[in-house]
Amino acid sequence: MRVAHSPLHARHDGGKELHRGELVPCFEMPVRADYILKAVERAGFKVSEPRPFTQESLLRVHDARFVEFLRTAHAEWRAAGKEGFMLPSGFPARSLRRDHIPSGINGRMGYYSFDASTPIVEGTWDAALAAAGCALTAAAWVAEGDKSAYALCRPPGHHAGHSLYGGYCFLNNAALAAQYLRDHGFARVAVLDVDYHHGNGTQDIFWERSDVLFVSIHGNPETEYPYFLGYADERGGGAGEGYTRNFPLPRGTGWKEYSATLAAAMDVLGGFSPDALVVSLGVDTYEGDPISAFKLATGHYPLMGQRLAELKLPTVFVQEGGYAVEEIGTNVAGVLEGFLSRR
Ligand code: Q9C
Ligand code: ZN
Repeated sequence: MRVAHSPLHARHDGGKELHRGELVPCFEMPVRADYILKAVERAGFKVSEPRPFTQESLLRVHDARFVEFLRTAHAEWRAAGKEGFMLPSGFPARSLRRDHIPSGINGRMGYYSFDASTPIVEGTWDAALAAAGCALTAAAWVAEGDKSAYALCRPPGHHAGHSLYGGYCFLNNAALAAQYLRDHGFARVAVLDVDYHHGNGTQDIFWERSDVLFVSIHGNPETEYPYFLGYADERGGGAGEGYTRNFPLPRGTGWKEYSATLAAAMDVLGGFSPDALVVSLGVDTYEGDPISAFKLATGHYPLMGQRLAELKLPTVFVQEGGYAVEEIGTNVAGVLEGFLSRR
């Protein structure tokens, strides 16, 4: 299995997030990718830099003005005499206007985001673009005949919607990979999101589509981030009705209940008869994760990989969350090696 990775990820660094009433250093930090890189190299995977892609590939799943905002936001911030990380402090919640995009940088930042845990720094755009390139490259390898590939993306992507950023995510790497596969010969693509948090952005992007199935297993939004999406009754809209499926699970969920839910999710995937699979691979389901509450142990990740291999599909793994940094590499490599052991 080839691995797409870019050192440019490290340019997204130095921000703080609002966490339980305090500004703290970001949980989503560069060393995460360093640990994963070490683990996949130790496991013998071949690591390559992403290919160049045009901005057009981004616009297959994202809004043009949103992409332009992300590209220029920090330069505008600096032009306004500010420096350091940018966080929004006002959002278009209920009864406020969403049909008008404010021209000022602070208003536009709030318009395009949904939380105060996702700072933009000077290097954020370079890093987000490189992560998107990794996802597109891994998808291209699979479209060109590889049975599987892994995009070591940072920053992650599954909370980023068509014109929305948040949850440490800017561009939706997994959605870009899925759309790339759709555009290169795969008629039906399934996205399975196993990150601890609901993939609200991916759900948003494919909500009305019947050619991309979105299935997510995650902490119940009644108590878990992102709180406002990811309930079991969300099943897609319009032509996409029935092509979104959500499996929320309670805090404290261990492997026994998790694996039963994974079996149910895989039944849904199998019933769709997909031509390819994208896995949004977050390992924040780990028992040691500092911001999550499932109880998966390191030994469970190879089992997860083995189970995913049973689908026998061309598969693109895309890195999402995981904040127990010292164990993140072992847990990710565990999934990938478990997957390879069964195919
Ligand atoms: N104070 C991903 O795993 N903060 N994003 C949660 C805790 C945001 C997680 C609230 C968590 C985002 C890709
Ligand atoms: Zn997560």
